[in-house]
Amino acid sequence: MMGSKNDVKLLSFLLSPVGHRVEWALKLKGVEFEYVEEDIFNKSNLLLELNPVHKKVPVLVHHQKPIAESLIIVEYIDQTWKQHPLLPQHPYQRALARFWGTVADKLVKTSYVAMCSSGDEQEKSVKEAKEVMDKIEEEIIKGKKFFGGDNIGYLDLAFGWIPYWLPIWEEVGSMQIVDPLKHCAISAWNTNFLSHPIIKDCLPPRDKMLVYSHRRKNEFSSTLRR
Ligand SMILES: N[C@@H](CCC(=O)N[C@@H](CS)C(=O)NCC(=O)O)C(=O)O
Repeated sequence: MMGSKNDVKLLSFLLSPVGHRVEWALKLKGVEFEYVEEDIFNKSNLLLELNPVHKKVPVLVHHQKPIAESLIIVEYIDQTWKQHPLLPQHPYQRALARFWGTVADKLVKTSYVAMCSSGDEQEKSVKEAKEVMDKIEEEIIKGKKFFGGDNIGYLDLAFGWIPYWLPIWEEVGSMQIVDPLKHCAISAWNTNFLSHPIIKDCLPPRDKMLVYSHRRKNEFSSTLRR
């Protein structure tokens, strides 16, 4: 059952790391979809209607029914289109993957706040993010090509912002969260992830990301000064 362009629609934002989780999942599965770019500074009525609770992208619309929250969407995609399984089959392994998915969601926020903030607040967020990286390094990626083993899957998509977005945030925030000497397994995975044919062809332009990240950091610090 492949989706036709008419029944799968993705509302997203070019530079969104969580929007990319969904795009990658659809592409790994070979599901055709219509992509709708959202202006997150001037949200469309469509987005407000489809995700009235959070008013955020990504939103997947399948047969006119909306689903929000990137990891929930990825799970829905995995259950709807069976080719190239993303989550493990065993209930315990599935639960573990979902658990680390919640860690990925918390870590992306902490790392983003670390980029935007400065002084004590930044120090606190960087420390918190580094501690979580240590756990990822020790507990789930060591000795593996991808998080689920030999094939790219759910947790690779969940943590997929680490190899490409995080280095830009580290540059803009003048900070370091992943230490290549200490986080060897994460660094090796970064290379594996970015060399995957589906992933490497579906990444936003670096120059736009730099400009956008600087803008978000400046906006964040002017909000704090107000
Ligand atoms: N936990 C949500 C996060 C969604 C999210 O933060 N989306 C951002 C784009 S990266 C957004 O729509 N921002 C608009 C806003 O915050 O008003 C998910 O994984 O889908």
